[in-house]
Amino acid sequence: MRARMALKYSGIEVEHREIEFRNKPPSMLLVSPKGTVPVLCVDDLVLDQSLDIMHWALEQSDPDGWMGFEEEASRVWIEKNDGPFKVLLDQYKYPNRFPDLLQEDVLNSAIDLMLKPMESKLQSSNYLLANKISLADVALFPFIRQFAAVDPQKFEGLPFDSLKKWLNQHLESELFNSVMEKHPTWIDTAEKTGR
Ligand SMILES: N[C@@H](CCC(=O)N[C@@H](CS)C(=O)NCC(=O)O)C(=O)O
Repeated sequence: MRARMALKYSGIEVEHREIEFRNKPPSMLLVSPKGTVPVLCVDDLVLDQSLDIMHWALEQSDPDGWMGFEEEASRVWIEKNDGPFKVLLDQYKYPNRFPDLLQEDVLNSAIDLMLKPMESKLQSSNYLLANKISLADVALFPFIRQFAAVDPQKFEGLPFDSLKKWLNQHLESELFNSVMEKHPTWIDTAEKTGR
């Protein structure tokens, strides 16, 4: 979602190829053997990390200045999100895969690591770096969205009003809703015809 949002914001047109995880096209695995989405191909350039795609898109065009300020703080938020918070998010989303963990403990760890620091920052500014939106907000938002969606009632009950406001603002944004549309699965015609 964050890669799609950055591409859309930068006004970059892409040929969108939706794939099925259980049936990954050989042409995708050929350019990116690790087999995760998103993958962006631009001529000979292959970007297969969503964050790299975001940076690349914003380097082409960054009309509202999402980058270029508070760069160290941005890096710290994103590293914490993509590293330890992503681990907790997976543990929280898939408790069956982690039978030794108590979901309540996972939730509390996520609160201490991420939700509380975000709430504290968002009480004094509208966004994570400043009073204007940045790459860090868009990079973190889909992860917080997923976290909240695991148990919406529980999330709603947490004492993090500024964080909830921030999340709702992103959920209601034109940008997010414009990239949420479903795409039909892309059929690799070259594969079907054996070419
Ligand atoms: N660090 C990578 C993570 C990519 C990733 O894990 N993508 C998941 C979907 S969100 C995926 O492609 N999973 C493939 C699979 O489960 O087979 C990025 O940000 O692009």
